[in-house]
Amino acid sequence: MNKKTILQSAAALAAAGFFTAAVAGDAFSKLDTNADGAISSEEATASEALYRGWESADANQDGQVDAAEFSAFEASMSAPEGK
Ligand SMILES: [Ca+2]
Ligand SMILES: [Ca+2]
Repeated sequence: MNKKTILQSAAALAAAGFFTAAVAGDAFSKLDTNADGAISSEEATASEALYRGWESADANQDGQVDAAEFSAFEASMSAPEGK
């Protein structure tokens, strides 16, 4: 499994406006408790990993982590370098 390729694919899909919560998977919909399509900082407290990595997860710093950002964050969490 090539993680770099996955990240690039995710970025390409996000850029195409093609990314949905369904792609990001169960974890996203569980954390997005009000189902508005983004995880707020309050919703993020349910996930220790997301809460701790909030600043890097919210890549565009709008105070919400959307499906694309969450997917990228999950990928970075599972990457060996972890950065
Ligand atoms: Ca939400
Ligand atoms: Ca964001």
